[in-house]
Amino acid sequence: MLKSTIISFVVSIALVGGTFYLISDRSAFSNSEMVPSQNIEIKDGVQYVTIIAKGGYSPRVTSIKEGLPTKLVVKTAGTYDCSASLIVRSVGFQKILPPTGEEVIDLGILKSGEKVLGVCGMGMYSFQIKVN
Ligand SMILES: [Cu+2]
Repeated sequence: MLKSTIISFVVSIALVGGTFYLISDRSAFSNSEMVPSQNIEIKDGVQYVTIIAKGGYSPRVTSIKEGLPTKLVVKTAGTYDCSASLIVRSVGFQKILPPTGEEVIDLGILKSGEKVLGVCGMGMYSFQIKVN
């Protein structure tokens, strides 16, 4: 009786310790650039990358998967600064976005190692999409 109590006590300590280890390990991991970006969604085989344009671009760096049809979604929300004037040279995109809205830009199918760079009209703000 006492033995099984001790065993279950040891097991629960190990479980709690293991859980804490996993949690702390994950939070440490989220600070590195290895963690998958949170602004990516894969829907019906299409990879969507969402970038917020307002006083610059957010997130500044996004890592995406290769080999999937990819669309860039640039969202503006009361954006009256020059981040609304967007240039994505690799796909020949150049446009002044409406202050509030959503612009979908087709990036095609990208290969590992490729990079897509978005810049504002004046070149002061930028964002980068890296293909893994
Ligand atoms: Cu600018």
